[in-house]
Amino acid sequence: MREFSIFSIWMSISLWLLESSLCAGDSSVVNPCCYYPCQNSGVCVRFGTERYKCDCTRTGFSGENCTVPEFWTRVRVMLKPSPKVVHYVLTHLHWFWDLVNRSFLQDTFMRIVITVRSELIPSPPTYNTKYGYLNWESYYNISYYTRLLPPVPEDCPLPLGTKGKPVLPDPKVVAERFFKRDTFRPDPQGTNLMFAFMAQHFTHQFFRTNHEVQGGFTKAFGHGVDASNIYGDSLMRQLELRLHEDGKLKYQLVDGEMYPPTVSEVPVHMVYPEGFPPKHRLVVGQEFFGFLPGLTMYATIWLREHNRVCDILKAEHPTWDDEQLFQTARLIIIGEIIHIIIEEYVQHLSGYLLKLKFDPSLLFNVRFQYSNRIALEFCQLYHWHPLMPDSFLIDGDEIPYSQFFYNTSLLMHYGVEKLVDAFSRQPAGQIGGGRNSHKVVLSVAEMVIKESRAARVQPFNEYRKKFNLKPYSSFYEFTDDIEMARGLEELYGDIDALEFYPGVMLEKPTPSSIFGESMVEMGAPFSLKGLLGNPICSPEYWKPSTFGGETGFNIIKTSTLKKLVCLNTKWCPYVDFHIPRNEEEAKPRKPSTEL
Ligand code: ISF
Repeated sequence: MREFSIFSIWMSISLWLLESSLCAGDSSVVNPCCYYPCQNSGVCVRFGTERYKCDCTRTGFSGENCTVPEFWTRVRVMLKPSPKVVHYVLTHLHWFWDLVNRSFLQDTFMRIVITVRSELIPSPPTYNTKYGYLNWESYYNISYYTRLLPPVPEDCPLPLGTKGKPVLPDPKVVAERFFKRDTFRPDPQGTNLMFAFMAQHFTHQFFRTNHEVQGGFTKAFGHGVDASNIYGDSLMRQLELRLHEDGKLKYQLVDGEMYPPTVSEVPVHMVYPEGFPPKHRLVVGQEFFGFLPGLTMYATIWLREHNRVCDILKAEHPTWDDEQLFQTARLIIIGEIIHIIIEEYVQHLSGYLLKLKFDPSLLFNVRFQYSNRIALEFCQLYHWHPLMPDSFLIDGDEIPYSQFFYNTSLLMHYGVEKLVDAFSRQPAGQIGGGRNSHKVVLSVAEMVIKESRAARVQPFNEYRKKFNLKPYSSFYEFTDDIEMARGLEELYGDIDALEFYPGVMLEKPTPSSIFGESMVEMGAPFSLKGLLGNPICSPEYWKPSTFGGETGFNIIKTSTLKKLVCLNTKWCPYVDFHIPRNEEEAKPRKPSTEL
């Protein structure tokens, strides 16, 4: 079929215009792939100096730039509702979802959500920061984060290809003008700090950027939910953290309660300020978790849960050695994490009325690859620092950041119960829409932008297309904040040159939502693929024997955030990823053991 589209004409004209303006009198030619000519996930390959070819294999499109839909693609595109419509339906129509959630249709919808999202993630993985073409090294070398889109070619005339200004705005200016908080804006979905710290605790098992070297490297070789934040990311660290008795992890008792041990008992690397007293240096799986009491709190809860599971396993398997008890407990913990993340954390985040379900067997009759590779784009997307409040309110005390950082004694002073209660009641900030990052975290936004430039991450609009979203045509369509639109236009010059991270963070949030359309559409595929691509979800693993029998299997299948906390504490605080919804929930709790 002969292609004759407006897009192709536009491509030819702009190629010609840019070459004549940039290279007048110069023999060098622009790499044609810098124009991102290939649409619909077609692959751009340069031939000679000024020619290119789009490989449209299996994209459902053909033509020079993969813009001509095949018959069935045309039908699919016509019938497919837009992400906005799908999101609207999933967050409205209570009566419909009440029916769905009580029938076999719940499974059907859940299967569709997982498969539709996962299909957007290439598996096996493709590019990385060094390689913009397929090769063995980028497949094999797992010390790289993978990349969904190849890096901007090195030889492009402008930093983001061929659009925008020759010099990108100062990251500090971008952070100060568009990210900095004036007044705290609570998340309209009711997210609390219990969620915020879970986000940080959970993601730091697979986001461990190696900052000692440039080039998009990670220190987390598990590439997914491996609980390395609990058990350490090397065998050496794990062996130090283990008690080597009954499968348990080392701990200390304070007033009869279990807490992580200190460096004197477990001599492994933890990040603490210089001169920090050894008795306050708690040791947990992730070396960074002494930084915030919210992270040490989760580490303590998971430590108690691991040891509790070991007791249960030992009672049923008195002949098992330490090793088998430990390894089996770890698989159960991984299962609990995935269960709680899907059914409570993602449920809350999505705002969907469809009740999300963690049931790996939903996928046993469809095509699905049980493997995962963490992508640099996913890591960039997940920098959610606007969640952080102005200060922390615990048991009637207001604690500023200066007294919060590295304050491990806060955990023992209040105890897990009061911290959980406080964090579950305190609102977190809205992530999207800009101007909501506290000054203590502002430098993080700056760092992410710098990192994305070093990694040559493609423009925001190219990612919109990759995730089947319409690219924005102007800054005024991108955000309703006129002042921000003007500012961004002045700094970036062209909406097609807007960077990826400012794009997902500053986009107008969906009404009454925590962030905009792009964050969900781009983040959900990585997230779901990572959760369900775990080996324990595969048909070979997902059976009682893997987890020591029905008891262990049931611990996974019935785990909840509330049980995680309340089976490991003296009394049951208010615990949720949502601030209290009504007077009843808002009431202070009396010590109780009821669940
Ligand atoms: S993580 C994330 C969204 C963005 C980031 I970064 C999720 O974990 C998420 C996963 C799934 C869904 C929403 C959020 C829902 C079910 C969906 O697929 O839309």
